[in-house]
Parts: sequence; C-alpha cells; structure tokens
Amino acid sequence: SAVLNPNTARGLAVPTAGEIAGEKKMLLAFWVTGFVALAVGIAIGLLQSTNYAGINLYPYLQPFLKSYYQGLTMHGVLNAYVFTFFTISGWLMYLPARELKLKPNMGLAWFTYALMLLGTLMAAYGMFDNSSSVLYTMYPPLKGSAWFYLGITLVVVASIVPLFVVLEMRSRWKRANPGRPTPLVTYMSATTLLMWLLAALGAGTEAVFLLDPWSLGIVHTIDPLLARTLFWWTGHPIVYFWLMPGYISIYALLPRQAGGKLVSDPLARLAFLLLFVFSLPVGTHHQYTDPGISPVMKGIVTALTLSVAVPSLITAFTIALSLEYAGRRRGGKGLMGWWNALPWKDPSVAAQVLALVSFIFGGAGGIVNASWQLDNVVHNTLWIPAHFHLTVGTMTTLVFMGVSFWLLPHLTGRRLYKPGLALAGVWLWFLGLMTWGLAGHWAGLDGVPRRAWVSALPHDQYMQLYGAVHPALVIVGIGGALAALGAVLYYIVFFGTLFGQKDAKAMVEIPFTEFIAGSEGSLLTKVCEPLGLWTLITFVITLAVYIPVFWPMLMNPIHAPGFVLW
Ligand code: HAS
Ligand code: HEM
Ligand code: CU
Repeated sequence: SAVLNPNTARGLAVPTAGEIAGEKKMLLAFWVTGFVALAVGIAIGLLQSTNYAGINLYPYLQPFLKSYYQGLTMHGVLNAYVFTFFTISGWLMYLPARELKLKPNMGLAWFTYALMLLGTLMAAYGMFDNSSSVLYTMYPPLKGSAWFYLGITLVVVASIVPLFVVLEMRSRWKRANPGRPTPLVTYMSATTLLMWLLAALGAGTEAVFLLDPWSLGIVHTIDPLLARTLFWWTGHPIVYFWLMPGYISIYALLPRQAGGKLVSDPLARLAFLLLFVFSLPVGTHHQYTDPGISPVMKGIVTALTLSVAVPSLITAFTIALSLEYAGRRRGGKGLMGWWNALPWKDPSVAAQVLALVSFIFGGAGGIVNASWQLDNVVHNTLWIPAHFHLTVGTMTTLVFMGVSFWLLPHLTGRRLYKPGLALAGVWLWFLGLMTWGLAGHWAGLDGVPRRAWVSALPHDQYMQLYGAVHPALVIVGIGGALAALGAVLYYIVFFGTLFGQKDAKAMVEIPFTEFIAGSEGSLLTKVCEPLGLWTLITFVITLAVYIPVFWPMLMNPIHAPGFVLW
C-alpha cells in the first residue's frame, strides 16, 4: 500500500491499486497475443519435424499452406519475432515498474502494443496470401510483398519504444535516490533494451532503405550482400534480446522460487553488461561462407564471438551455485543431494531448471558455430536449427512458459489450472526439444540440409539421399511430436487458467530474490552503472568492426533483380 512504499517518503508518485490493475491488463494483452502466435507457430513446427522424418503432410493442407516454405516463413516469423517481441516488450516494462514501485508511461506502453499488433497483422497478411515466402531471414533477392516488409518494419519500430518507458522510470527513480545504483531488475531491463536499440539499427536500415522501397516499386534492384550484412547486424544480437529477458527470471526470480538467494547481484550486472557490449559487433559470424567479407574480419569476429560466451559461462556458475544454495537450504545433502531437493513439483521451477540444462547443449553448439573452420561443417545443415531450438526454444520459450505459471495467476487473480498437467507439459517440451535437438545435430553432421522440403522427394530418392541418417531423422520427427504434445498440455493450462476460478490467494507477489552479496559498496556495480557511457563504448566498438566490413560493399555495389520462386 501507499503507506509502506518508500517512494512516498521521497516525494515520488506511487501507483494506486487501480493503476496497478491497468498495468496488469497491459502485460496480459502482450502475453496472450504472443502466446496465441506461438500456438500457430508450434503447430507448423510439427509439420517440419515430420517432413524431415520423410512424411509429407502438405498435400493435405491445401489451400492453407501452399508450400513447405510458406509454412516455414510463418513458423520463423510467428515464433521468433511475434511471440518473442510481444512477451518481451510487456515483461521489460512491467517488471521494472513493480520493482521501482513507479507507474510506467501507460500511453507509450499501449502505443507499443497497438503498433506491434498492426505490424503483425500486415506481415501475417503478406504470409497468408503466399506472396512472401522469403523465410524469417528475408534474404534478397527473394522478394516478398510490401505488406510483409512494412509490417516487420512496424514491429521493429514498436519494439524500441519500451526502452523509453524504462529509461524514464529509471531517471525518475534516480532523481529521488541520488547516488544509489539502479535496482537489479531495472538495470537488466535497461541494458537489454539499450542493446536492442543499437541492434535494431541494422535491420531498421535494411528495411527502410532497401526492402521497403524495393517492394513498393520505388527502386528496382537490390544489393543482396549489403542486405544480408545489415540483417545480421541485428540478427545476431536479436538472439540476446531473446535470451536476456529469460536471464532476468533466472537471476532475479528463480533463486527465490527455488528456496534460496542469488549469490551475487554485481556479477549479474557484469553478465548483462558483457552481453550488451559483446553482442553487437559479431553479426558477421552468420556470414563465414559469404563472399565479399575479408578473412581478416572473419578471424576477428571469431575471437569476438567466443568472448560473447563468457557472460553465459558466468551465468552458468553463478546460477548453479545459487541453485545449490537453495537445494541445501531445503535439506539436500552430499555432492548432488541439493539437486534432488530442488522444488521439482513446482512447474515454474522445473521449467526454468530444465531450460538451463538444455541450454548447456545449445551453448556448446554455439561455440562450435562460432569457430569459423568448424562452422564450415555445420553451416546450412540441420545442426543449425537444432542449435537454436536448444536456445530460443528453451531459454526463451520454456522459461517464459515457466514464468507464466505464476505470472498468469498474478495478473488475473485466477488459480493455476491443473499444476500436474503443467508439469507434464514442461517435461514433454524439454524431452521433445532435447530429442529433436540432439538428433538434429547428428543429422546435420551427416550433411542433411536445413530449409529443405525433403519429404516431397519420391520415397526411393529420399532414401537414396538420406537413408544412411534415416534413424536420426525419424528421431527428429519423434522429438517434434513429443514437444508438440507438451505444447497441447501447456495451452490447456494456459487457457484453463485464463478462464478459470478466481481465488484471492492466487494473486501471488512477484518472487524478487534476495542476494548473498548485494550491490551496496560494490566497485563492480559502480563500473556497470553509467549506461550512457557503455552505450557509447559499444557503439564505437561496433562501428570499428563494421566499417571495414561495409566499406568494400559500398565501393562495389550489386544490383540484383528480385526473384519469386514459389
Ligand atoms: Fe546461436 C546461429 C553462435 C547462443 C540463436 N543462433 C544461430 C541461429 C539462431 C541462434 C536463431 O557463431 C540461426 C540463425 C539462422 O536462421 O541462420 N550462439 C552462438 C554462440 C552463442 C549462441 C557463440 N544462439 C544463442 C542463443 C540463441 C541463439 C542464446 C537464442 C536465444 N549461433 C552462433 C553462430 C551461428 C548461430 C556462429 C551461425 C551458424 C551458421 O552457420 O549459420 C553463445 O551465446 C552461447 C553461450 C552459452 C553457453 C551455455 C551456458 C550454460 C548455461 C546453463 C547452466 C546450467 C545450469 C543448470 C546452471 C556457454 C547458462 C545446473 C545444471 C547442472 C547439471 C549442475
Ligand atoms: C525451424 C520444428 C518450436 C523457431 C524449425 C525446423 C524444424 C522446427 C524441424 C527446421 C526447418 C527447416 O530447416 O527446414 C519445431 C518444433 C517445435 C518448434 C517441432 C515445437 C514443437 C519453435 C520455437 C521457436 C522456433 C518455440 C522460437 C521461439 C524456429 C525458427 C526456425 C525454425 C526461427 C528457422 C526457420 C527458417 O530456417 O527459416 N523448427 N520448432 N521453433 N524454428 Fe522451430
Ligand atoms: Cu549469432
């Protein structure tokens, strides 16, 4: 209540109960929209894993999905952009508001929602009418419709707005609390969004100056290499825009949920700061096989990419220790007793800990990809989608599924529907993605290409090409089916909760963690605090890496006409 809120004493306006209810409605709108998009995306994912197992379901899906590639575009866009952007945008505005006990700018928050929804509907139209089966990477000279590109442009623009909401709250708080470090969750949200601001400049430039005018017919040719390079300026850091919001839950909430404390607040800040600085300059590691980028730059980018694994290694050890502390407080004894003592029956905790386990494999695969020479073996094979289903499919999607088990009751005042079913769904998703992920790595090593409608081949030709890895491909199919079944259980819980019973006790508080080592008096915290300076430093490093990459492209422009291959 207002009486207990320390902000009142410092002369800051405190949100009223009615205003907090409005903020909850805002976050709920973001999450429901995001998860509805994900449901469609997952249904198409099942068709794709079935495709690799050799079963072609697309003839039965006419006229809804004209081709594998129309479906694959929807799967990538709905899951990797629409689901993530909606859930993350709401999450990064709401959590700092609750942590600082301040009212966010609700006009801007709803503006973000409306603009993102408009963009999504435009892009969806471009995908459903089969004019834009260009996949979620949008590589020209494949050419989609203006609906698609303009829609994506609006979604990206909308995703920048939450930054201003968070920075405004942070500066209001800092004025009233001079000399004190930004509270942890707000610090993490602000770094994530600042990182994303710099990241979005690449794809933003690509969209506004290359794709939009080209699809509108204002210009007639396009430079594919320049477009790809601008895309990956954004396309690498975007994966940390998916990861860091999950890490916020892992660092700042999970330790409390597991019954312990986070071992160090300053180390968490350091991890976020390093993710910010190192994410930006490494996008060309997606272009090791592209011509027109000097080998010297590819070598530099390899080294820089290996350093972006460091903050995740910090995370691995900090979180493992925090979980061990929780397990021992709960009575776990011996070397691994703490692991069994974790609250495994809580679906929210189980989801997040299982996501961490799968991320060990996702991260290890990433380090292989990062190594220029090794990437030549796995690039454009099924290894790569397998890698990112063990990262974005778990550290974002499974973590957010876990978060939703307390967040939906928190937002709606309704009891979690069938927690046992939620737990089963979590395990199926984990086992399914692990199965498809590990078998996909295996098939990729044996040369099975990604983005290939292999099941459309006549059966004997499919067996001739892929017979030797057929067992791995069948396992991919089984894994996809297990995960999809997990998703069915998840959505029963999701909608069961939304339309379920009101319960006064359901309105749980946000489980903000306590710390063993806090930020007071920490030198590291002081070094991390000046975010404006760190944004400038990151921008300068990014330019230093990218100017030598872009310069030869600008000197040797390519003028390619568009292609429509579907
Ligand atoms: Fe990646 C391609 C390199 C992380 C997503 N990545 C992709 C693509 C996507 C993606 C979507 O260098 C494909 C794009 C496309 O369509 O072409 N990736 C990396 C590296 C990391 C990495 C070095 N990726 C991610 C994350 C993603 C993601 C995170 C999404 C969220 N990736 C690449 C490269 C390519 C690439 C190349 C291009 C390849 C090509 O040829 O196309 C690192 O950030 C990974 C660091 C992570 C770790 C793991 C730490 C482990 C933790 C868990 C601890 C467990 C605990 C539980 C505490 C080092 C934190 C306790 C358990 C006990 C048992 C005690
Ligand atoms: C691609 C299956 C969930 C994001 C793929 C591919 C398969 C697949 C087999 C490779 C297609 C190809 O290369 O031809 C599944 C299954 C899922 C699932 C069975 C769950 C039941 C997700 C989730 C996300 C996601 C949750 C992200 C939040 C992507 C992306 C691609 C992809 C970005 C790449 C699309 C492209 O190459 O253009 N999925 N997926 N998937 N998936 Fe999933
Ligand atoms: Cu990357």
